[in-house]
Formats: sequence, C-alpha cells, structure tokens
Amino acid sequence: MFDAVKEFAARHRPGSAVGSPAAPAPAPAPAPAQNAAAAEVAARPAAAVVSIAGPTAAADAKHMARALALAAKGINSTHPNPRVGCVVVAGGAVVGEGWHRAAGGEHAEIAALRQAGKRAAGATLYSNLEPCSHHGRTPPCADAVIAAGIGRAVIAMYDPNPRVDGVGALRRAGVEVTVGVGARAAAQLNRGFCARFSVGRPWVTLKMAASLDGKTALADGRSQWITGPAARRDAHRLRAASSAILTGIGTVLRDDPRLTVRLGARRDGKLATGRQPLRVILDSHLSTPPRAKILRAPGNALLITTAAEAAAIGLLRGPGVEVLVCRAAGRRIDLAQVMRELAAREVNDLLVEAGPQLSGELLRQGLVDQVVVYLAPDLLGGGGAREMFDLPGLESLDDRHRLQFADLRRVGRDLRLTLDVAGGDSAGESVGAAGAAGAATVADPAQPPRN
Ligand code: AOF
Ligand code: ZN
Repeated sequence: MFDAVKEFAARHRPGSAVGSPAAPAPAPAPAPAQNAAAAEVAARPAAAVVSIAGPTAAADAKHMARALALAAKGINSTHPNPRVGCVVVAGGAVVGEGWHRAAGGEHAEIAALRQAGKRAAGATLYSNLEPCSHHGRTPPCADAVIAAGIGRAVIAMYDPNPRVDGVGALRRAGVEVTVGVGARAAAQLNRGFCARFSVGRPWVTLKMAASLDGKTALADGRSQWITGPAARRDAHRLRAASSAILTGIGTVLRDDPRLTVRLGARRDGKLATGRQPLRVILDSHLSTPPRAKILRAPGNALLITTAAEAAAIGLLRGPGVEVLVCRAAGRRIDLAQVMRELAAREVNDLLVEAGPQLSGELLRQGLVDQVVVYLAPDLLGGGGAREMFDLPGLESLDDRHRLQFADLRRVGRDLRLTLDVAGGDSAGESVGAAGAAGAATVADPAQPPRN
C-alpha cells in the first residue's frame, strides 16, 4: 500500500509544506520531512533551533515514518475515520506502538500509550495526525497523552476535523509540540478525510480498464475482460481502500456489476471489519431493476435519482438500500450535490467505476482528483467501440484536459497508469477553470484548518 505514499512524495516538490502556523513556508529543502520540521524550528527561539537540528530531526523523521507505516495498516478499515499510527519513544528506544483499526475502536495514541505503560512519562510521542481533543465515539486522546506524562509530541499534521484542537490542549498542558514532520505523506494517506473537511467532497479516483487504443468495450457493450486477472485483483485493492464506489445506470443495465470487494484469502487484502464500500448508483429515471446485483450484494447501496416517484422508489428501497431524490442540473443529476451528499455521509475516498458519459462529465466538472487506468496491450479497433471519456470536441489544443502521470507500473500483462488531474507539478493549468475550482488538492497539510 505504501505505493500511495511514495507516489505522493514523488509528485510533490519539497518547499510547499509548512510547519507551525506562525512559520512562513521555507525555501525548498532536501526532504519533505526535514523541510516541514525546519519550518517548525523556524518559529522557535534560537536556542530551540540548536536543540532540534541534526540527530533530532533525523530521529523524528524515522519515528514518524514508522507511525505512518502503522497508520497505513488501517487503509481498508478505518473509514470514516482517518488512518492513524503512533509511536512512543523513551531514551531513543521505541516503548509503544499502536494504530487505529476501526471507527469506534481504540485510537492509535491510546494503543501506543497502553503498550508504553509507565515508560510514557517524559517520553516523545509520534503521530501522523493531531491527537483528538473531543468526545467522539471514544474519549479525547490529548487527555490520555497529558495524563501519561508525555514530554514532547511530534505530529505530522493538524486534524482537519474542526472539533479537534489537540495541539492547543497539549501546549496548554506544557507538552512541547512539533507539527509538520512527514506532513506530505500524512496528507496523502488521509487525502479523502482531508478533502471531506476542507473541500466538502470526497477524494475522487476514477478507475478504468482500456485497450491500448483507448477503448473500454466493444460497440455492443461487451467488456469482460479487457484486462487480465492481476489487474482486476489490483482494482479490488482500490475498492477495499474506498469508502464508496460510484457508478451510473448505464453500467448497471449493461454489466449488472456487484461492485463489492472480493480480495479472496490474501492476508493483506482482508477487510478487518468485513466492511464493504457503499455502492452509489446515479439513476435519474429509476431504471435500475429491483433485482440488480448492485442492490442485493452484501453491504449497503445508495441510489440517487431525480424522479420523486413513490411507487417506483418503494420497489427499490429495501434492507441496506437507500433511495435519495436529488436536484437535477439540466436533464442530469447535479453532480456537485451528489458529492456534498456523499461527504455528509462521511465518504472520504470515492472510487468511480462508470461508463464514458459519467466519467466525462465528472472530469469536465472538475470533480476528479486522480485517474487510474489499467491498460491492456491489445487493440479493440473502431466500429463504435466505446471510448474512455465522452467529452465534447475541442476547438483548440489549448483546451485539452491535461493530466499528470504520477505512477506507472506493470500489473501482470497490463500496465497501471496513475494520473493526477490537478495538484501535480503544473497545478492550476491542468484542467481548465471548472477543474481548478473543484480540485481537492490538500494544500499546506501542516497548517491548522482553523484560524
Ligand atoms: C486521534 N487518533 O487514531 C484517530 C483520530 O468517534 P471517534 O472517537 O473515533 O473520533 C473520530 C475522530 O477522531 C475523527 O473524525 C478524527 O477527527 C479523529 N481521529 N484521532 O487522535 C486516531 N483515528
Ligand atoms: Zn483520538
């Protein structure tokens, strides 16, 4: 899974992540972790600068990398909570480790402090997210950190959840706090959680399988299978890490997909909670057959329509199936409203597996953050074979949708291309006005979201 974090580090130039709120963004520095730490140091008096330089910065980066690795264990299971890992270090030795497994369960800090026991007194605590200070499903971690006598806390990023001010609580209690170590990797790991709070919509990844000539199906809609078994297995990993999967009525009628996670017995793939992502169907005219697999498969489904027809809705509703009547934008469902509804349902990471029309429309409206293409080394030819995106023709090459390659790897016989829609090296010039406006780039992860 750490691919995602590596991808993030590769895509973002050092220099734009900043440390404490009082610190200006520093000039480009050698590594993101050091860079962010340097920004934090810049806000401190000269004596503190001396004490944190050199070995301390290296140790901070090392322990934060471990906290991030622990956090990543929760990639498939923490929804709707963020992925959080925590390390407690006393006298240079790790005395406690923990990670958040599932909402309602113990937070990472609590698990690490429990393991550390009395050794937490005077120790340093590393966490990739600011400890919570509110009563959610569990009591505030900041109180536990203070009660354990932690002397210093190193935090990768502030919690975008406005209810949380753990850094303030710790500082008021006299705990020394450093914010910004590993900030970029931390923001990447929780990009969906960050997007939900900062942009008010999920992080949107659009997944497609295509032939080398960019076709996703024959003219009659047949598409099983364009890519090989390894690529299809890989795609299940994307599903497993998502809060929800979105598709359109065209795909439901053509393929009757289940859109569930089926990772088999792979140890790393098992969903710790048995959770299935929410399946979301956009169906303006309520054309989904009540027996469609997408409604009946394990887990929950949300059917979004513009047709407020009680009888038809009654046929579709059932255990685990919600029908939501949404505003229309022209003759279509208002996609921006769909995104807001999903954020309200605590969807962090949304995976779109849809046909060319919905995919094209989401891209055009700037509602896509990343595109993952599984590319088969085959040609499907013309004769009406389906394209990846249904987009209007362009007047000029200047109007093209520009994406950035973020990662490229071979999966079985196929290639997996990961592309950023905005926020790459040429952020702002990538998707035109609509795209730039809707982009969920997570800027300045180490800056507090409040003021
Ligand atoms: C932490 N450590 O490991 C996590 C945090 O309902 P609760 O009690 O689980 O609280 C959920 C909120 O707590 C979540 O929205 C986020 O702000 C924070 N998550 N905080 O200190 C953790 N998972
Ligand atoms: Zn907590």
